[in-house]
Amino acid sequence: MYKNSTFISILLAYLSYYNISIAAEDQPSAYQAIRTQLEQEFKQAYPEQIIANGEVKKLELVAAETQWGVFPPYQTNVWAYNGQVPAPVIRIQLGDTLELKLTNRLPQPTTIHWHGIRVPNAMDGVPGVTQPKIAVGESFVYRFTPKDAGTFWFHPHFNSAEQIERGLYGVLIVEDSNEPQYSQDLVMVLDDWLLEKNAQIYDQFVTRHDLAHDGRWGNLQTVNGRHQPVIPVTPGERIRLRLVNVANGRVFSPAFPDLSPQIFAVDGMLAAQPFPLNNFLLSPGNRIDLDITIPNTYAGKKLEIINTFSRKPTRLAILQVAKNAPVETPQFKPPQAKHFPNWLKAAYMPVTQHYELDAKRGGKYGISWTINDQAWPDSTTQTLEYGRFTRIRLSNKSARLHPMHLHGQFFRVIARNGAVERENFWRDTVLLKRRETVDIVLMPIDKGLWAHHCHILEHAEAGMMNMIKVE
Ligand SMILES: [Cu+2]
Repeated sequence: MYKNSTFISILLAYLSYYNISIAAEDQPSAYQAIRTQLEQEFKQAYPEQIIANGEVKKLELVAAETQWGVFPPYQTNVWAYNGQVPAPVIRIQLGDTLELKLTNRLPQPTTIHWHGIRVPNAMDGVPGVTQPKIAVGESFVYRFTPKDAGTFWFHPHFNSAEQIERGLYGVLIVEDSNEPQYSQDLVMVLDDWLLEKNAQIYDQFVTRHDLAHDGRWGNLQTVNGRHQPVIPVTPGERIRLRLVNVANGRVFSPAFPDLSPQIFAVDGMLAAQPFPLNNFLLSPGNRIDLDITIPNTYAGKKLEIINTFSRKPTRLAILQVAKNAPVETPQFKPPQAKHFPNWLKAAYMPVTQHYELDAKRGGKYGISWTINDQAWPDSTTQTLEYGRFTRIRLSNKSARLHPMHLHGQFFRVIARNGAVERENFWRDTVLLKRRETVDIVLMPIDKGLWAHHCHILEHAEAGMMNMIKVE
């Protein structure tokens, strides 16, 4: 009737469709064949190692209290790196080693986590897991050679619901040696602030309200630390725009009513193909790189960038197009990933790990957010086998949002609510909407003990975090 392999393929498809899992020892050898094929298809889509070029970029950051004009003319007391919100953008070349000395002049301990960057585990900034917290008045030197070019960011991983909210965040850009020649390379860091009438930060953090909802949502949205900034552009320009969401809880859905941007990178990594921005949800932690051309005919126009996530769209920023004669638009194909695995058969593979996301009563805050009914730090460390194709199912049992972030690895979404979804890009953070189930697949190639947590910082603070060990 059927050839043996055809039969097994149909059986596997059937089992996977009905979510029937088979104990590891009973797995047909066909799983092994498919797994081997998926692992081969990865083909170092991103590299396991990087050879440092010998160039060491030495930088210093001081985290301290300062004042910042979030909503001029008012001055707001904030916490900042080197007196700026966001921190000055750090740009290095792929192959460079970053040696960054962080000095803590805050009234409490801190650390830095390098979001999305595949660093040696000891540089990952998770206090009590990969390093001790940096005490008041102390310094710590972070030293690593990023393995990937792209748009990344950094922030404290200690008491982050307060420290990030007060203004501690910055962008780290790693440039490839053959970056496309855009007219401008712009960074826009999206945040929101909960300010009182006197323009000071509302200083109750991780409140009952934040915990019962999608974390702390502010009353003032900012771009690069300013409310509705005006950004000058020139007609004809082709712009690379790097958008980063650093908010504690707010999801942004950036839109450009007059323009047609293409996304060509997500969470730092180049996509297999560029695709239209449409209604991309930029959840806390996410980044996108956009390719935007300012039409020649727009001289003198004001172009809005809006956030359409909430029912009533809000203005984020204005692109003020100069009245000048147009510049020549650079012509090239937007960059794309050199290799991106097909992984067509990924959906046949059994689920390796299943994480259920929910809340329960109790714990330090009265409400705990849980992964498999456990709240950090009382959670079991999970293990992923190095170099082994892995499928993880995330099930949101709650009615709140959970942008789940995995340190040290990139993953790809293959299904939502049981329906196949083939995202053609890597992520380090994926948003789960209420009651949603998302299946992700990955190749764990960076060894260490990596945090996996909700990037709604109040949810993480109240327990929604566990550790995944790659060995
Ligand atoms: Cu959450």
